[in-house]
Amino acid sequence: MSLDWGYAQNNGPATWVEKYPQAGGTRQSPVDIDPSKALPDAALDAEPLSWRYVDGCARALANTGYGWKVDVDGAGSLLKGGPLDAEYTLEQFHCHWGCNSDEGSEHTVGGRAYAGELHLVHWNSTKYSSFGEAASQPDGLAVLGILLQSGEANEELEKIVKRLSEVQHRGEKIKISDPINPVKFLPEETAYWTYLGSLTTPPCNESVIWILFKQAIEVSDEQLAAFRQLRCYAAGEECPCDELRGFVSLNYRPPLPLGERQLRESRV
Ligand code: GRE
Ligand code: ZN
Repeated sequence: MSLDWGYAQNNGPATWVEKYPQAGGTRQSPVDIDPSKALPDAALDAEPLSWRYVDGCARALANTGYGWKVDVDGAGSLLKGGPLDAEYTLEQFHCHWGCNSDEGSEHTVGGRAYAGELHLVHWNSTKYSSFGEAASQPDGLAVLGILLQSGEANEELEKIVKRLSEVQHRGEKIKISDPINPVKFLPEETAYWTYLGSLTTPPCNESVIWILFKQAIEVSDEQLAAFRQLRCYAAGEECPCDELRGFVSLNYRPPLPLGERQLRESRV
């Protein structure tokens, strides 16, 4: 069975709007960040962005057919302050990458792509009662975006990489026992850009407050290569054999217009 949407020519980002009308909206993500257009906003630093994550919150690693995703137990996790008017709870994290390390990030900075992008997805637990409920609300989700550049292997990410061969096919899922702490994914410098956007995958709900760290973190070429080995089809299914040859060799959506939206930046 061929996927309903994907990243190949015949089902890629340019076609999503046919089945997912929100993908054609004016609050879509990702965008190209033009650093010279960012508005410094003292309000962002009045109550600084803050987070708390729990060691060992990672519960399961899954192959979604579009990449890997780690489901977490959000109890005790918290993201607040900065652009957020509520408390947000961690739900999952996942990654986007490209077929080589010159591309792969969803957000670009001054037109430049990074090798990948990690998304820590949180939901507004002050106002809503579940991720599912929050996911369609304009203030429902807050995503921390972390740009990945090719360099040294990332130790925390390696705990995921070393288990990817156990979820080679779409729909496979394993329990995670290594204590992963998402705080270890964050860059040293925590200045960020923020704007209002969407999920970058169908149905592309316009429900995300994006917070993109300015500083990238390093991952190795071997780690990126391991991501590209995931298959987009289930075990026992025939390879769809489109131009991606059944591998999730890339899974990023290219940037869309910022339009009338404000891009703000924190100082610290
Ligand atoms: C995604 O699927 O890539 C995604 C989510 C939720 C928030 C942001 C995002 O599932 O990019
Ligand atoms: Zn994402």
